Amino acid sequence: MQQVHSQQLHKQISPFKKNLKSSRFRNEVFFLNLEDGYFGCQVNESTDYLQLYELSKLCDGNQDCFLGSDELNKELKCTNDCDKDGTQCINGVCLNGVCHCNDGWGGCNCNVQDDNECKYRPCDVFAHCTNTLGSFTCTCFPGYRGDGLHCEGKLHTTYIIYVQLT
Ligand SMILES: [Ca+2]
Ligand SMILES: [Ca+2]
Repeated sequence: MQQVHSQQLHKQISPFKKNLKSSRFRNEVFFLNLEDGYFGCQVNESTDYLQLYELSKLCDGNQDCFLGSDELNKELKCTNDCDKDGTQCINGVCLNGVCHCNDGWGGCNCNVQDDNECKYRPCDVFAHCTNTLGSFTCTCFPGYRGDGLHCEGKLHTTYIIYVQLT
């Protein structure tokens, strides 16, 4: 996957850094985006650029990040119990018993190919996009009305006109 400038990802990095506080790798920049199916980290001393990887590179036994944050099985809560229904979590990573899919995969155990349409920002700017198997849904933010593709704020149609009499 591609490289990104770390400043663009500041918002995503901050919350996860907190979780890794107790880790001995606390100085490595590392973030996880489960919703979009990837993680990112340093690949050398530089924190300016981060390499993005698909989720299945977590806890796979190969150190992809500079200081190995992607292999911190305990901190990441990597588990092997995602095969309860008989299928394995292959195109993703099993975290705390839930299979999280790589970008491009969906279904209970990430065994169905699915395009994440939300990547292309199909919804209104005032709507939240949820990726679903074979499709996606758009929901207007609270306080906005519409089908999600077009959302409108509530209109205030009361006008008060003050006329000053002299
Ligand atoms: Ca790895
Ligand atoms: Ca989809």
